[in-house]
Amino acid sequence: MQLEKYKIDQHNETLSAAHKRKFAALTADLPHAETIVKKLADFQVAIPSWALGTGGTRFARFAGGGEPRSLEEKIEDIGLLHQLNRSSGAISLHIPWDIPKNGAAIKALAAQHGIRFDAMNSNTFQDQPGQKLSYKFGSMQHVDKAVRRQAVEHNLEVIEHGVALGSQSLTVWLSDGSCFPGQLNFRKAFQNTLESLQEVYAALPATWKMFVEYKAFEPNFYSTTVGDWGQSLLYATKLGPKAYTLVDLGHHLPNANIEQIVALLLMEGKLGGFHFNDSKYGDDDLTVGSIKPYQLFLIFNELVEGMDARGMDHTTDLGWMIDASHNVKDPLEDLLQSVEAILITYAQALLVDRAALQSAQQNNDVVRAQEILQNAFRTDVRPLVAEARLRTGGALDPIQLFRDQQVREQLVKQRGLKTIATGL
Ligand code: LRH
Ligand code: MN
Ligand code: MN
Repeated sequence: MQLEKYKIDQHNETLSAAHKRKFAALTADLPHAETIVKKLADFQVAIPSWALGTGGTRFARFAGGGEPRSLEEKIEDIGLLHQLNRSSGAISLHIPWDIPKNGAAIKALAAQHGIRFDAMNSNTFQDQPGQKLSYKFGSMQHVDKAVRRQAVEHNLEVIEHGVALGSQSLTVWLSDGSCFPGQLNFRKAFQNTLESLQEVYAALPATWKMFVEYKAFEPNFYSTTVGDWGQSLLYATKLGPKAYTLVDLGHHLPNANIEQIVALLLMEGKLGGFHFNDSKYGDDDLTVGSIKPYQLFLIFNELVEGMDARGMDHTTDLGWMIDASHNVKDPLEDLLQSVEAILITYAQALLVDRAALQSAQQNNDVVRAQEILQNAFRTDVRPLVAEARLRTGGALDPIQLFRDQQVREQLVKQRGLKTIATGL
């Protein structure tokens, strides 16, 4: 469903006076507020197709109502998000969860909603019905060449789907690894995986990038063959200039210094993509910014600093995506919260006084350096984010409007109470 424009305008009118007051108060002391608002307005975060239905845990899934039943309905849901916040203009598909039967028609539908296709995700971590060989003992690392071949072929198909949709990148996340010591020869597993990735890399269209996503553990609990950024970087370096590392915030061992990882990958020109989520224990896939907002800020601080140092375009030179999905919230409200958290944190990182920070670092003024960072982090930048939405035609308070318009109730009426979203 789509909202009529006048409903967004009416909503904005009711909140306009309060917003103007807050925006004026904040920007009175911010000389470069206009530049920040412009950057916020340009920033787009891809929505993963699998986050539009209620996720589950491995124990249970409690389906919500009105969830999308097809790829078309997923695109409609993202269209609605994008209407509300004007920052969700991209979708990331997972194959085979979202096989587009007619690529051209799907591409046209997405274009109607102002949505482009971000990275395509392959899936060799599950066996699909009718699949010839099993991935029980891995896919690209497998001891049997025929299984490796099957995994490569799948990735080639994913690229074909992506080409039809106008995507420009492939994300490969492998669950390959081992559950018990002795199960794998680490070197052989690495070599097999590298060879398989090389075959996929050779088939990448000229303008495409390949993102190698790492994850410390789960579903394998002893070793993972692309387990950390060192391994991912090794693959990406061996593969060539079109291969990059993808950082998913939930894929590290506890207390990893993700901001430092990001800084070094950027320095090497090897950071390609980003999966946003938050976590307390493992790969929890919770709403962005819900658990460790300061960590997210420190990561964004490095992203802005590192991208600016290399003259990179914040909006186009990295693949920004949410990768969160869970059990207890309305998925659309949850995604609105995640996008908002990303934009707030991006705005805070843009506030950091870089020249002052550099000089504090040069002078070993540790206290001053901390003050500079925390001064930015403790600024309530929400009026800047709201202003960017207002200027691009979105809603001042997307979640409020979503509730006032009873969007979920209408989706339940259209799609039914007990829908099974495709995907996770
Ligand atoms: C693995 C992962 C990867 C998958 C997605 C469903 O944990 O982060 O990105 O594609 O979850
Ligand atoms: Mn991920
Ligand atoms: Mn994950």
